[in-house]
Amino acid sequence: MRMKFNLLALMAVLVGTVHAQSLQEAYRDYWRMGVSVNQWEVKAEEAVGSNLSYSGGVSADQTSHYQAIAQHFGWVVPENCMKCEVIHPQEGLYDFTLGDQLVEKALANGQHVVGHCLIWHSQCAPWFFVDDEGKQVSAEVLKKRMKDHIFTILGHYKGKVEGWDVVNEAFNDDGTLRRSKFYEILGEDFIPLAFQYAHEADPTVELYYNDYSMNKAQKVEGVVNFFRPLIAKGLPITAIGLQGHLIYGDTDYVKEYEQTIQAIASIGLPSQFTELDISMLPNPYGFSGANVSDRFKYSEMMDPYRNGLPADKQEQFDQFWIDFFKMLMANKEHVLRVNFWCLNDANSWRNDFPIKGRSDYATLFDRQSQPKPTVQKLIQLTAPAPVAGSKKSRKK
Ligand code: 9MR
Repeated sequence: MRMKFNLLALMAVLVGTVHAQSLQEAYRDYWRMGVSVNQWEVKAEEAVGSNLSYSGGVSADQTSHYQAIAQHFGWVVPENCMKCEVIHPQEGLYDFTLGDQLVEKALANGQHVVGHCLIWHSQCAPWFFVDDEGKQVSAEVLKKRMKDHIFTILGHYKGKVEGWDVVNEAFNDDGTLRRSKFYEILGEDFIPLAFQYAHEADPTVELYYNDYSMNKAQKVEGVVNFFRPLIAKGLPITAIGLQGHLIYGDTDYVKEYEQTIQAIASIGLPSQFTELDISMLPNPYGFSGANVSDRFKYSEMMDPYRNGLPADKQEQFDQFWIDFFKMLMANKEHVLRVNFWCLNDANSWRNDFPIKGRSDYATLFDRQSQPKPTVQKLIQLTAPAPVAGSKKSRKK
């Protein structure tokens, strides 16, 4: 039966009627195709002793949805389970349970893993910055804690996790450095230090800087100007991650991100889209960005598609991704990875951000993990043009 199917598939490819069967196959020659994965898609387990709650996630067994993840994506990123508050909740206490389950599942499915994320002001366990008496630690103590954290995690995942978001969200949208605890205690040096520690811990692993709102020229300029001299001095950095949490109709993302890719290429680095999603819901007060502490009040007016996304909106969604992918394809030599944030609409953090409890449609797969029409349209974008003279290409 299976052989018969394979034979049919082969014949279809030979006569040119079928192109790739999945996103990863269609874009194999373009970039790494990835998605974030949550713990319920992996093994449906809570972290040992975890009392943490996450936005968007459905806390029920969704292990059957992993099939779509394995089919369409060659790269996966843990949505939450490798963040500091989960993996290193107390000094010297590491909990790799969920991270290990994810890595095991990904490797068993022939996928690659990117770790997210080592140094981030948010979701950082509170002990990191204070001593036993609750007083802020010195620069030396913080450096030691960062080094232990990075060495232990990279050591644990050596040979299994191929790249890491080393520093996450260190810049404000105006291009200045965020006044985080890391910055307050160590100044801007905390960024090159984190990269240096990660490189020392595992020189074979790829290292990334990752941030949101990277379509905003001022922010991109701040990031590029910060990294340029460091790269000249030999900073071990592989790529800049552009998260890409978008809001439909907000701005001309296609044009802006193309400019960003080119600005980053000018410092000799590729870009990677690390957390793509697009909210289809009304945008409160012209809000933009992905700062997890920003929230607005719920109202039904702001949640208009509780019974499903209207067909015209779905068309707009499809067209947006087609235009975005065409731009990426034109810049493919500067694009390392294209990674979506959450497989399906049910799990997307966008249902809870920046207003809690809405029904959003921000991902490529519906609430049952069935591909939206978008997926086939994106696959078709890379299909070879029909051969001249063939039935399809002839003018009527
Ligand atoms: O999608 C994640 C959500 O489930 C968590 O509640 C939240 C806080 O940990 O983080 C979300 O993921 C964020 C990512 O780690 C960093 N960039 C912004 C993402 C969306 O908030």
